[in-house]
Amino acid sequence: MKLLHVFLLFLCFHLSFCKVTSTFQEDRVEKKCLAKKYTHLSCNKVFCQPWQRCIEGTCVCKLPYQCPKNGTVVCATNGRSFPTYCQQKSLECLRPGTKFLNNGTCIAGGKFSVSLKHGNTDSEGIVEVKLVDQDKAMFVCKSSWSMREANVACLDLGFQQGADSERFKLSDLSINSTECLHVHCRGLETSLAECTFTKRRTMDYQDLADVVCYTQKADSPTNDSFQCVNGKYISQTKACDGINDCGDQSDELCCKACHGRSFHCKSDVCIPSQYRCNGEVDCITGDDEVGCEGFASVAQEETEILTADMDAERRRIKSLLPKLSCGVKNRMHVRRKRIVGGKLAKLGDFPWQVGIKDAKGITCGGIYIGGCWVLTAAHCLSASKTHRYQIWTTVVDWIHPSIKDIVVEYADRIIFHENYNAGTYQNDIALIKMKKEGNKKDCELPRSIPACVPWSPYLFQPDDTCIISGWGREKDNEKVFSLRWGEVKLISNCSKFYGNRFYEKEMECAGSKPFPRYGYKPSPPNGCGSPLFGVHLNIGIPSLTKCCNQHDRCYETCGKSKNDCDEEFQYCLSKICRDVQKTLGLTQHVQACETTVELLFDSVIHLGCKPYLDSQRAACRCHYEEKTDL
Ligand SMILES: [Ca+2]
Ligand SMILES: [Ca+2]
Repeated sequence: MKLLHVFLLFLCFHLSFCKVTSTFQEDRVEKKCLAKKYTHLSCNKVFCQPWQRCIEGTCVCKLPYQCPKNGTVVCATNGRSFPTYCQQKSLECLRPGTKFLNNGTCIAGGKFSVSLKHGNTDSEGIVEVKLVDQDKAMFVCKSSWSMREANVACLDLGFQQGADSERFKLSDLSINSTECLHVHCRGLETSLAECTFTKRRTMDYQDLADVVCYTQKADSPTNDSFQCVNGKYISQTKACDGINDCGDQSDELCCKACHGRSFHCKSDVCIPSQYRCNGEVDCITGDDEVGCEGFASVAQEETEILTADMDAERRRIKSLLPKLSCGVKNRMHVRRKRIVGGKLAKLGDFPWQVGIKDAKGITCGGIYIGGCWVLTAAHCLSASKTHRYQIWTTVVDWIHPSIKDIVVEYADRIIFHENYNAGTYQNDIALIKMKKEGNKKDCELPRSIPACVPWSPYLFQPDDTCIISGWGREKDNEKVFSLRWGEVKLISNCSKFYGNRFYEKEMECAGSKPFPRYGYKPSPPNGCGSPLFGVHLNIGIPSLTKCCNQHDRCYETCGKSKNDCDEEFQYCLSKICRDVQKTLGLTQHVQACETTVELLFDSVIHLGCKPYLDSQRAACRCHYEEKTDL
């Protein structure tokens, strides 16, 4: 059985651990990832706003009716009231221009404005704000001002690329008043009106917030520049520090490591460290909210709140969105001692596992993903047989099925991946829609629980452990009738083993790494006369034999890749003919040498696969060999 489309390598295969990349990468950013031009709208990397939906990796605007019904009334800049913040934001997302004005109903003549004072140009100055329900405009305090707020203010003023992070400080202007506005934004608001304003009383003089908004004219890239997806240039040192300097978050989405006060999500995204354990999942991989016991929340200062906390409202809307319940078993089993490979599953261990049965028996496994849908491999199915397939759920042993547990469903429809290629196994996935019983609204599978469908490819990283289950075949190709499960690790760079049969975009590769067989003694190398290749070559060049022996030893080193061995071999061979030329200087000898060497290398490339695999099998031990029961 080939379970899902995932390219699972159940057999142990031969990884090269030895290869060390020679270039030391000092960069924090991942180049390949940057080429994908991820932004705050790339839902493979970050969550969409609650007024957006994730479609094929991009956040798109929801229609207002798709918002949760609960919420408080808000007023927009066009003087219209909306039943909820989500509805106003989804409409703004669809038709930018109308922005958020205030929480609550509209007030006659209500106006919010941001202006820059005392600057040399229109794009810079001290930030002054007039709140909707305040009579006079007020300056913003510097102590509350950060790149987050600066970006929002500039966007609000019409500077699409936000604030200039390099030229932040303008002047040291202080005012006599002990009052200024404190503001707090999340950084992705479209208007400063959405941020929370508070007034803090203080006896001291306060510095005022100033800003330089980003204009392309004012900036030219240097060697030290990082280019944001929106075209803005920031200093490289500002990439991967958890602060959204770009304004479109593109400086924080492709990070091998994070620095400053930031947290590194498994998805290679840097988020501000205050988002760790704040009760909201910020990493798409969820790791910012893992292990949060004992994490104390910071006590809030006593302040006078002037505007509603729309960020809290955003979080509330997020919590109202429908959540899929998946991937959690009804009962937990005690973890077994043996965790590697092919253990027998018990009923209820994999409540999403189904068996797809045709006339011959269960030919493939499938995964129940909720509703009436089962996910399986495209190569398992044939459209013409749709109505003959049975879907067996709650099945463990299909030769002796437990009649009281088993539920049999029937296929109604099959949808193949539109780009499925039966020749290369690219996009080898298909969906089966099960028939609904009578006039029921949905399929009812009493003892099945849907598995979680990954919402981002970044959920799974090399070396992550995955659990696989299925019926499959044994080592000796015998059919298995009882459900088995095992753990495998995801492996990067699988093209090494599969060459051009592995398609990085569509496939994941998993397996277990081999380790050297204890006490293994390689057979003595036999020079170039190896009958394995079917050719006997000996033209009396001793160094040729040396290359052949070296190559034999390389093949027998557990974990060495065939490619690496062959490359070393080629290098060794090419050296010989150069030496022949140097010492003898005879053209015909050199030609004979080159012909021999070419023939030898060609035979290694084309016929060396089996000898390589045989040698590796002898030298390595795989996890499955530990077991006696498979
Ligand atoms: Ca940054
Ligand atoms: Ca969080």
